[in-house]
Amino acid sequence: MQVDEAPLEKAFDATIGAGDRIEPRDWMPEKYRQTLIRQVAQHAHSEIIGMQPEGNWITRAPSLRRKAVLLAKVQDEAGHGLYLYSATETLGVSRDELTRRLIEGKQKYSSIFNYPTLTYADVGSIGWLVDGAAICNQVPLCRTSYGPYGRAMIRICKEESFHQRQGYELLMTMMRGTDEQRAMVQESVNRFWWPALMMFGPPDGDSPNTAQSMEWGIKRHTNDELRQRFVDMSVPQAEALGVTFPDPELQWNEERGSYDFGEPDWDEFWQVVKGNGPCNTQRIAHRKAAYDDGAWVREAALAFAAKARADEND
Ligand code: FAQ
Repeated sequence: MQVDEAPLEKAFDATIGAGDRIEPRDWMPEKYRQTLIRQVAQHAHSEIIGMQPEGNWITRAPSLRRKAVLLAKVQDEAGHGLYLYSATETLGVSRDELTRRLIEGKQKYSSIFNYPTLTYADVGSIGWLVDGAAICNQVPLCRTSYGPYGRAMIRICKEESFHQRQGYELLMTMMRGTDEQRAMVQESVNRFWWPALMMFGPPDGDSPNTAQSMEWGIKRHTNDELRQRFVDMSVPQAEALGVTFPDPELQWNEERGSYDFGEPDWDEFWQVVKGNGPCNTQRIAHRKAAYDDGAWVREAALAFAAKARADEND
């Protein structure tokens, strides 16, 4: 039987227009559903792959306190990935399928996690700049139009704020240390600044998804608006810390009430997004190995569930 979708679409548009939320059982246009699957899955993959760069330092943390803090942070990221996979599952696609799409390179994850972590200062820079950029992007997503995504974002943002502070505190401690430690912080910030700006996505003129996603209330701000907000937020923090950003064009613009800044290297960005960044191959190989190693756990869980069902029917 052919369903007349016109009244359903009208109700959907009215819900979006009123700033209310779409819930899993509501009718939604197929393209809205696909856009959400793309964005929320990419976000979930980013959290899971994002465990690797910092995880690299867990066994080499400089003290027991730093090790405990880092372990807790990386575990939080696993949790964020799971909330987001659960939110994506409400759109009718399983976590197993999403993991397969990631491993086969059919879905993306954030470009930032394809850069290496070369020193312990990188743990601080990731907390300060990468979690900082993530918060800037994600706080507006707490008001996104799809209910399960917005609700997942609320808890994630609280934890990311804590992550950002721990990164800043780590760097502040190093800045109070030796000249060598201060140089280590500056060198790390130099490497992470531009990739952090790229996290917000391509410039608005080259962003094919922004206009429609904003119309649907999935995104609340454009990529460039959020990038500007992040720059304005970060410059005073860098001054308080005693580091500089590697951008000669960075300066306060009195008229705009914002900082002017240089153009990120967008060729580098697209190379990383296409899989040619410094660590893309390593990140996916590691994720695939973890997935393959876990096959026996999934099989055992399914066998256990089947047996429990059979016992119930006896
Ligand atoms: N990396 O048309 P747009 C974290 C792709 S935070 C890779 O502008 P859209 C926390 C984009 O998918 C990081 N690909 O796309 C943490 C599209 O390709 P497609 C995750 C990118 O969706 C901290 C194409 O370029 N956060 O994990 C990137 O409207 C520390 C055209 O772009 C989120 O995912 C990129 N940076 O806007 C964890 C936030 N940018 O799919 C561990 C939610 C763009 O059409 C440690 N996502 N692309 O083939 C969003 O807000 C949006 O998806 C954007 C992109 C803003 C990322």
